[in-house]
Amino acid sequence: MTAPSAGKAANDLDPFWMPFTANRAFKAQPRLFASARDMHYFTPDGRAVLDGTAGLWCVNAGHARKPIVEAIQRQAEILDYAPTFQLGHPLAFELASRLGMLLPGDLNHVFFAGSGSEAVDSALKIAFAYQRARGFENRTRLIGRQKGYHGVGFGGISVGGLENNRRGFPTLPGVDHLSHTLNLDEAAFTRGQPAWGLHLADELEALIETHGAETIAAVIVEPLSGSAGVIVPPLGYLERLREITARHGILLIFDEVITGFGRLGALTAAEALGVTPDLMTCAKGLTNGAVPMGAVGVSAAVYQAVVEGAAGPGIEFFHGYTYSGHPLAAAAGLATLDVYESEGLFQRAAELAPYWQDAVHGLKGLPHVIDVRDLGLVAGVELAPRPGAPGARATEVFHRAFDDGILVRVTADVIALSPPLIISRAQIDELIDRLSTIIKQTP
Ligand code: PXG
Repeated sequence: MTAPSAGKAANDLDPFWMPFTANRAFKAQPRLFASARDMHYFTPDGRAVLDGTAGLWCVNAGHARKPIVEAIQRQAEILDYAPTFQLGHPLAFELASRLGMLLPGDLNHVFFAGSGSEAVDSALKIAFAYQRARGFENRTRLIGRQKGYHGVGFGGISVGGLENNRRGFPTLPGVDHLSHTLNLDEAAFTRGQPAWGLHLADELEALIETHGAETIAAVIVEPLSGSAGVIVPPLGYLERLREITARHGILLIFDEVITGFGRLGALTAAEALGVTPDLMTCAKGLTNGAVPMGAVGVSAAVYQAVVEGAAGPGIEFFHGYTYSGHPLAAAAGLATLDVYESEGLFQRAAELAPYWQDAVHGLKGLPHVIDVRDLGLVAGVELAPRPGAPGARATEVFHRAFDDGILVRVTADVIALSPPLIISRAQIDELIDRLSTIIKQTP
């Protein structure tokens, strides 16, 4: 018998097929984190890196927070795993109850998943189930938006609008997309929500006219698009989508995987912006990124129709995951909510937002900076692409930033910033000052 790793280094970089990564380039020049605490990552050689992105938009309370760590440790000893199919365990119910109370409007039921992508696909299926339960079997069309990111499941890429993620894969039939709302000519360097772009919500009326409302199940949008490079909703835009969908019996789904849990200065973007959807997906900040978990917040009417109103006595919805409501994730979720609450982190984000806005808009005027966008504790800094090499300039900024000790995220030529909500004013200054220097040095 040969040892499985015979002939290979124990920590060979090659076998891990890394997600959304230029594997060959990374493995030629790896960037690794070995540990993290509060606002910082630490590299294997002990170098501190200031986290300007909360990991991947998820570590909203900062890294390795004691109450969350201890809750996970405790739970692993008490109950490592329990199924939630025809069985249950207390923490999943407790977390659902707590979220049900916290989520806006009548979003008082929760379906658990293992990730944001699973939450999205669950929400789309719930939308179909709801329409079917009301007798609208023909409401099978879905409407997403250009540049939308809804994870990588087949449902998510179908309603999503990022070309690279869709190209080469089959997608669901009967999906349309609204236009995205990014327009540098009209709204570059806007602070907060742009005044331009409200009219784009009216495209929904046009799609309804084309297909008939009686064929459309749901509209799904990110209240603020993250992955596409920070697209801030125009003033009145989400309100208009809400008004049109409600008038036509179409469900409105907010994908709050990145906007949930304080990013915009309230628990959800729905609350921060005053628009309540029928279904809401979340993940990431739900457990502070410490254990994978996704969730769908479901309105009373939808739960009522699908579950309470089901015809027979059996299973009402044929969908779920082995890890729906996983004990470690539920424990992490409850402890995370405690930290958010006891430290007032959503309020803190709201209070820091004007300072953050001033800081990031200070990058206006630097070489190649063609837009700065912000809302809550999010910012996008768009650079002019190098001729013939889109994305290269921002990627170079990302590499230089890592070497200099700050973590930023880039998509195409947009630098996205979304720090943990515990960031201090001094750390905002440090992050932006260093980024400013790096932008100036990057040709
Ligand atoms: N919806 C939205 C709005 C997201 O931002 C997902 C769904 C999928 O979640 P999971 O847990 O399946 O990855 C996301 C994920 C980036 C970046 O750099 C964003 C995400 C993931 C990775 C990178 O913008 N968002």
